Amino acid sequence: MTSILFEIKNSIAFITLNRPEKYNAFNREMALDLQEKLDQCEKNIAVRCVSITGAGKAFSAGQDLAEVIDPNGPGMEKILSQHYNPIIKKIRDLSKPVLAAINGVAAGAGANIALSCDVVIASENASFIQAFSKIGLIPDSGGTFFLPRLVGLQKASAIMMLGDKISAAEAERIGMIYKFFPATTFVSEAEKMAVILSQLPTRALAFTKEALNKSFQQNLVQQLQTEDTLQQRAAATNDFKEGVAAFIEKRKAEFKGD
Ligand code: LHQ
Repeated sequence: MTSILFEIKNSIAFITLNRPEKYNAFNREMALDLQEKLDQCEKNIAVRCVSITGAGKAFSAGQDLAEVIDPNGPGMEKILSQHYNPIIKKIRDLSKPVLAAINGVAAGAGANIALSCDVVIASENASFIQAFSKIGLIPDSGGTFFLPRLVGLQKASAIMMLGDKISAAEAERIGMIYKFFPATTFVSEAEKMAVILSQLPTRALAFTKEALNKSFQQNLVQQLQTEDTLQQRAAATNDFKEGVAAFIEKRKAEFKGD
């Protein structure tokens, strides 16, 4: 059984973490395969949105803990540098929107991979657990970067230190995720959201993401300069021409992602 399912349909790349009996916990094979699929999404110009979800009950329980103690496993020194750090970098650098469709529990690195995505939606059955403190580790996979920026330092500190299970409703309330949906409609809502994202002006979304990535490191003057540079590039796209023409002609814009 392949640990990542991958399908491209109508400009959307659907990635499914697929070790359901292990709650989609990451082993080396799955981590490397996810990286390879993210690379394919970047290279393939037909892909205009990437959607990541989990097979079965969970989104992902993070690192496969059996692999950590396996003498033939990758070893602690490789797990971040070769597995999770490249995944987070690839998601942040991907020039297309990445939707995380959180179908169930997201724990440890599974939670923080979710939080690195551009739009995070969840089923009401989903939950988020910074499980690291329970096993004597620190939050990784970008968690210490994204969570305080999403929910503020106080909430992030408590959530990470206590390792509480945060429900989807609470995650939405505190700004950890965008929205949650009833379990019965979640799959169709997630697909609708992916379709919407895939039909937006893809290059403008990529420039938006680039500006947001930089906003974490720059001061206001630098950020205004970044916006200026990227806006010139957005204004040079066909989708900008189409957007303005559609507005003037009082019709719905048909963006092509170029
Ligand atoms: C699992 C796992 C799992 C293996 C559920 N591994 N099998 C970075 C640096 C280096 C090393 C370590 O890791 C990291 C990054 C990290 O991600 S650290 C955090 C690792 N993750 C965790 O500590 C979470 C561990 N899992 C849990 O706490 C629970 O399973 C949760 C709360 C996710 C779900 O609880 P339940 O709904 O009660 O399900 P369960 O515990 O019964 O799990 C279902 C099955 O999945 C079970 O298998 P079994 O054969 O007994 O039915 C679990 O063993 C398996 N599973 N998580 N991480």
